[in-house]
Amino acid sequence: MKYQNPIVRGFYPDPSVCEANGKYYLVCSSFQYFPGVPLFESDDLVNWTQIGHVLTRKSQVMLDKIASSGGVFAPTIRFDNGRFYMVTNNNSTSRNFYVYTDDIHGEWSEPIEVDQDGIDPSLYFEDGRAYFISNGTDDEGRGGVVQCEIDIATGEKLSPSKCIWTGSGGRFLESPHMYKINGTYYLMAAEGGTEYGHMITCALSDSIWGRFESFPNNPVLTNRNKAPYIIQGVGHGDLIQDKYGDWHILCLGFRQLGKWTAYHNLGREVFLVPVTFNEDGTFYAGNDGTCDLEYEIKGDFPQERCRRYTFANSRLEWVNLRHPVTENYEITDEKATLRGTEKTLDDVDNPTFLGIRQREFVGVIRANVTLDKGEAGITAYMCEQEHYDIAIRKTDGGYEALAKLNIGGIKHIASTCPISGNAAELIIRMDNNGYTLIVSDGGNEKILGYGQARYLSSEVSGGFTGTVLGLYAINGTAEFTDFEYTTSSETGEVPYDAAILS
Ligand code: 6LW
Repeated sequence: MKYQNPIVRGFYPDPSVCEANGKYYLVCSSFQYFPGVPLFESDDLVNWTQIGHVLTRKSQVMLDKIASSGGVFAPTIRFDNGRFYMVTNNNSTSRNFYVYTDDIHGEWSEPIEVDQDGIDPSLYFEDGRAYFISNGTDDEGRGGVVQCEIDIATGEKLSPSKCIWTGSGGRFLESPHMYKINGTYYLMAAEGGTEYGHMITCALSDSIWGRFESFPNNPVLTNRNKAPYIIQGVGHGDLIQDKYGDWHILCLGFRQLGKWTAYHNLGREVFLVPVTFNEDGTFYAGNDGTCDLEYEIKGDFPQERCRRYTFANSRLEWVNLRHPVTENYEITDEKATLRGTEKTLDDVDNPTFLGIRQREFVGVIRANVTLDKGEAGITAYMCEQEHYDIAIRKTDGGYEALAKLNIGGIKHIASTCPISGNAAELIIRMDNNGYTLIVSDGGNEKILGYGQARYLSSEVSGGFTGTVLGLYAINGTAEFTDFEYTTSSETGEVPYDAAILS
């Protein structure tokens, strides 16, 4: 069948994948959001269903007042001897740790720390031994891909940390993963940084401790020279074999707002790229070492995509900013009741916020909001410094709707208008150009503000996240009903892919 990239859309960066019991499992990084590390299941590598998160308890991860794009960096998922492991780095505490579970649909363990430097930790298991690999500095001060053997029960180091590869010459050597294929060790990594120069490179060795020889055809995957093209920043991936014996890389990449508009607001997304082995044991990805929009994969099944998110069908996908005050949230299939505190969306803290990733450039998010006091609304949120909000708030004489733009920390109220009661429908329409902030009072829609999409992009905000669509409340209690978030095809607008490719 033919499938279209990205296979997981919206802010789901740093994918790692493993196979277990005939199914595939995928994890992504989550930074300041909680629960942390979204977890997906798939039968075919193309369609992924989120089955929960890995870090669901406060005790598993410290997120208090951490900066945006701090917290949980790239994870790796592995399956060994009946047990799943997820290893990651909390960049805000500079600690590497792993958790495990024997039931992929259940709870994961408390964290076990490993005393090795670096980020992007990975695990490799062989013959009852466990190896811990990261990109950092070894015991002798050498920087690169660093490896030690650990006791998987305790996280204790059983060997010194040794630098085993320094990469192929690109900056920011990251995302190391080890595989053994036909008796040879393959060390795959990312280089170039997670922006437009990103790439995947690989090295081979007969021994797990090296010496690792770089592929002569590195990088095996990059879009750094592919332009004009909407898919950019391709890198940081994991290798996986499907049930037909074919190999693939699941990697991150991003979609620019347009062919000539080098901004991306959806964060880094998940792409699936076929891998072809050469006779000498090396490989390349895609048709020519680049990542395309469309590929063939064996199997006869449709590529499914959710186009309409409601409270009822997307419960597992909602996230909070840092650790939520749980008693401030009541969520059913029909409505969400949010109790706001004095914390706002501009604070590096845990305001009352319930978010779902923006999946496509084109879409509409809407909800009826009823408020007692304070302020409540819907936001297109990149970080504290960049977000667009449509809200209602209590005034001295009644209630009003307002559109707020925060760009680079410059806070602007675009306009306000009185509303007839203490409730209104709030709507954000979004496309490749921007976000239109709308209030509907008794069926009369009124545009209160507009913000360009490029100002909610990683190129403007910096960092590693993407736009999250959120419901929020400040200093009052709000009820959100009739919530829906629909993406392009449901809105009748020109589908993004068709618009860009024509
Ligand atoms: C991640 C690193 C990277 O840890 O960005 O894409 C960092 N590469 O590998 C944050 O996602």
